[in-house]
This record gives sequence, C-alpha cells and structure tokens, in this order.
Amino acid sequence: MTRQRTSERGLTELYGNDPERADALVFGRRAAVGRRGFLGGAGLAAMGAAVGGAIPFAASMPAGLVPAALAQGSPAPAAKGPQPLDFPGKSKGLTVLGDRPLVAETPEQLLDDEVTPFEKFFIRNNGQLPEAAASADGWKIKVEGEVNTPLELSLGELKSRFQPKTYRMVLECGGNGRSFFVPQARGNPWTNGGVGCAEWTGVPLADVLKAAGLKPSAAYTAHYGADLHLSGDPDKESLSRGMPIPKAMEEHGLVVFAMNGQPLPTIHGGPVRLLIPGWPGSLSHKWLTRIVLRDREHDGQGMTGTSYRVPIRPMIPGGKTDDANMRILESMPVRSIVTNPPNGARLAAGLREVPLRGAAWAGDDTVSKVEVSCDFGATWSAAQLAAPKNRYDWQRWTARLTLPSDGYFEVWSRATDSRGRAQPHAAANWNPQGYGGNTLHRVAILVG
Ligand SMILES: Nc1nc2c(c(=O)[nH]1)N[C@H]1C(S)=C(S)[C@@H](COP(=O)(O)O)O[C@H]1N2
Ligand SMILES: [Mo]
Repeated sequence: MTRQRTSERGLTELYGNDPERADALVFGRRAAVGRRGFLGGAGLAAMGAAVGGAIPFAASMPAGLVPAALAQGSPAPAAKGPQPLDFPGKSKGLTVLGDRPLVAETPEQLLDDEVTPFEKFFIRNNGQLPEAAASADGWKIKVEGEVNTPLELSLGELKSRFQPKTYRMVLECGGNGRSFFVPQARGNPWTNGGVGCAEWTGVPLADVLKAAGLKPSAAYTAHYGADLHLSGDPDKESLSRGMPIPKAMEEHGLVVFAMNGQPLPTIHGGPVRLLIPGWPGSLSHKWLTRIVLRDREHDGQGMTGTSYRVPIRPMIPGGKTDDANMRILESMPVRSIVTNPPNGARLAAGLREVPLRGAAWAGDDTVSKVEVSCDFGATWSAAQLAAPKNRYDWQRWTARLTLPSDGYFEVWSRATDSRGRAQPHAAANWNPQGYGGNTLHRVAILVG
C-alpha cells in the first residue's frame, strides 16, 4: 500500500514535470525516440501501480497515452492543486482559474443537472466587477449607430414594451477546452468547465433592433457594458465584441434579466446582459449599457489580433501566422462531457454494469450522436441521447457500460454534430489563444 502510494505520487509528479521521461518509464525507452512500443512488462506494472489497479484493456491503450487518472486538470493549476472558489452562494467545488479578474470553472461532475443552478454556474470576467445596480428596472440601455431611431430604454420599459421569452440555453466560453492544446495556448486554462446551461428570460434582441429600425448599412453589432477595464482607465474597454446582423436577428438571442427564474445575479451580468447562444460566451455581454450598430465588422476589445480568432489555413503549433489568415470564431464546436461517475471514482469490487450520465452540445448545430468507450476507444457504443428542450439547449445522455472485470478503466465520451463532425482525440487547429479545443472527454474509474 505504502509502496503503491509512493509510486503513484512519483509517476504523477513525473508526468507533471517531465512527461517525456514518464512516458519512457511507462512505455519503454522507444517511446522517447518516437517509436512507441506496446505497454508491457515493467511498464505495465508501473502504470498499474500509478493508477491504482490492473488495466484490463491495456492491450488497446494507445502508446504514449497519459492515463486520465494522472492527466487531469490543466498544467498550471495542477502544480499548486486546484484552488476552490470562495464566492457568496457559489459552490466551493468550482475551480478558480484566476482571481483578478475572477474566473472560475465548473468540474464536469458538477454539470450533472439538466439546468445548471446559480451555485454551479461558471464565472468569467475580464474587467472590474461593477457595483450592484441600485434599481434594476431603472438600468438603461442604448441602441444607436446605423439605426433609424436611436433608443434609450430602461429595463422596466424593455419588460413592458416587448414580449419576454424563456429558453434553456448553453453559455460557453470561447476558450473552453483551451488546456488541451499542445503546446500550451495563451489564456485561462479551461478544461471542459467554461460552460453552463440555464433558463434565461429576456426580450428578443431582434425585437429591440427592429424597434430601432436597422438602416441598410447596418452590418455588425458592437456591445458595451458597465465593467471598468482592469487598470481602472475609463478610456479602455474591458471587452467589446459584436456579431453580424443575421446572428443578431436570430429568435433565441435575448436581452436577459432573469436566470433560472430569479433576477439576473450581478456576477452573471445583472441587471441586464445579452445571451447569444451557440457562439463564444464573450458575445453575451454582461452589465449591458449600449449596443452600437456598425457598417462593418466591429474592431473593439476582443475582436482583433489573436482574440477570438482562429486560423483559416492551419498554422504551425506554437508558431505565428499572418493576420490575413485569421477569422473570427463563430459557432462553437461539438463537445460532450461525462457528468457521472466523477473522474477518479472508486466503485465497488464486482461491479460489472456502470450507468453513465452526461451532456453534449454543438454551438449552432445539434448533436446527432454520443458514443462511449471503456477500452481506450477500441470499441464504442451509442448512448441514449435526449432531444433539446429548445434550440441551443444542451442534450443530456445516458449509457450503460459492461465491464469484464475489476480494474482501472477510462470512460470516454465522443459526440458527433448534425453535420457529421466528431470530437477529436487531441485538440486540432492550434491557435495562439487556444479556441476550439474539443477533445473527447475521459474519466478514470477504478473498480475494486
Ligand atoms: N461586460 C462583460 N461581459 C462579459 C464578460 C466581461 O468580462 N465583461 N465576459 C464574457 C465572457 S468571456 C464570457 S465566457 C461570459 C461569461 O459569463 P458568466 O460569467 O455569466 O458565466 O460573459 C461574457 N460577458
Ligand atoms: Mo469567455
């Protein structure tokens, strides 16, 4: 027992500090020179000790694979251990990725609810948190620029003038999955937890824009909010993103004032935010004060350079590319997560049927299938996939795995979107700020 623990810590540390040497140790010296051999002999014993049990499907384990039991979390926070969030009303199970500005993600196993409650909903700020509004209904937003009738409306007026709608919709940070890129990409090292799915109530943005009357020249939106830049400089924007008119006119885009039936909490942009589903969360502007209609693509904070932009033709990982080869990231890619059992679960000896639960979503598209594997992807079986409640809702899924014996297993989930695109094994289309990292999800379980 003691020996096992020592070796466990040793190999985990080694994978953290010197993955190439750990690889060589576990997979044999050939791994280090790129001709990876089979996992066997001393390597298999070391790997088994490291993960805490025998590995029944070792034969189909891809050479060089770092076991999920040892590879969880992003390189940076893992070094000092995940920092639990301490925020009023929020679960301590959330992981802090940054405290100035406050950024916290939700571990996959906390996304097990159909509707993500406030306490488990991730937080992503770029600037200083504004003070809570004195009067929610008195909060004003302006609509101006390429419109026939510029508007200034209080929240109270928005509520009485337009017909509110409630939809269950995914909000996902553009950088979700960033930590899966190799080499490491710049930005908050999200695993899969920069996402949540809530019931959002608000008035359709399209109705507000129609009331202002778009001029034929209106091509793009620009969003502004009340949060100051981190430096406190009032001339700088903490964030100012926008979208093309067809996206802005979709019926599900809302000017939101309630989340899960409650007034929108300040930390999530209350009293008023945008909720633009399917595209990077940064379009869902919090503490919304102003929407400007522009005659061209917006160039505010978060619209240029490597921000929310991905290469058109693939670039060399870790390298640089021409600005002309970058385009704005629009729809988010397909992703699935296993929400139960949690990663690292220890299950009773003799258990042969493991019920699984999870979620899947695909930006503007729907999910056509979710498959699961417990033998490192050698065989896959289809999960039961529920329909979304409305467009942009996530799709919950369930499955049962049959295990041949006790031991160490990895549950892998892989979703395919309605256009036939599946989650890859490794993050593809590397880009400097790590957008679109949607690798299949892996959860380690130990039976017995
Ligand atoms: N005003 C403002 N809106 C903002 C942000 C911000 O920093 N300021 N962050 C954006 C980003 S990057 C994301 S992912 C979502 C996160 O929303 P949440 O904190 O409610 O989860 O808000 C978006 N809206
Ligand atoms: Mo984000």
